[in-house]
Amino acid sequence: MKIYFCGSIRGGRDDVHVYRRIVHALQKYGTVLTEHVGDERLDLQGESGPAGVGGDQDQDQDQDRFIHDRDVDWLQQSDAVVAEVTQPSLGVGYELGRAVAMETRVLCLFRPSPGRVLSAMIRGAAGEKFLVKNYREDELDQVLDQVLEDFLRPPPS
Ligand code: 6IA
Repeated sequence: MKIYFCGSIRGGRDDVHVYRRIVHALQKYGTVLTEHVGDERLDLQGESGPAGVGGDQDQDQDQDRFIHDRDVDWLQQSDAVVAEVTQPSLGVGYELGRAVAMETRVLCLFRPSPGRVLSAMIRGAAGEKFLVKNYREDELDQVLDQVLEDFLRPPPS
């Protein structure tokens, strides 16, 4: 099974330690095409310096197009998409919209906290192929055990 994991990059890396744990749990079920999202070494700037800030804008644009096209290609290949949506990210929202259009199954994981409310465009998309699960960080391992088992294990034939 190919799994596409979404987590914030330029939206902010505060939750990267959570992404790493989720990627690790997902790897029990298949190949995670985007395991770099859970890599602490991938920061907001990447290898080329801050995009558009004093750097070569054409080069930034080329690099971003490469990332976009490769990620959309991986999304197309994926059997399931899992997203950690607590840290708002334009890229993650875009990926989720593309996944819905491709009719790929989606699981969104969200940690509610005071002052943080999930976008209506994510919570309101919930349905048969789009699950939204609230969790607390201290219960992440149990939640992953239960939810991923239901979401990713193929039904017996
Ligand atoms: O808007 P964001 O950057 O927060 O979007 C994050 C989402 O977009 C993730 O789920 C990734 O799948 C995808 N994405 C964004 N940037 C990258 C990237 N390199 N490599 C792979 N996927 C990405 C960014 C490096 C850059 C900072 C130079």
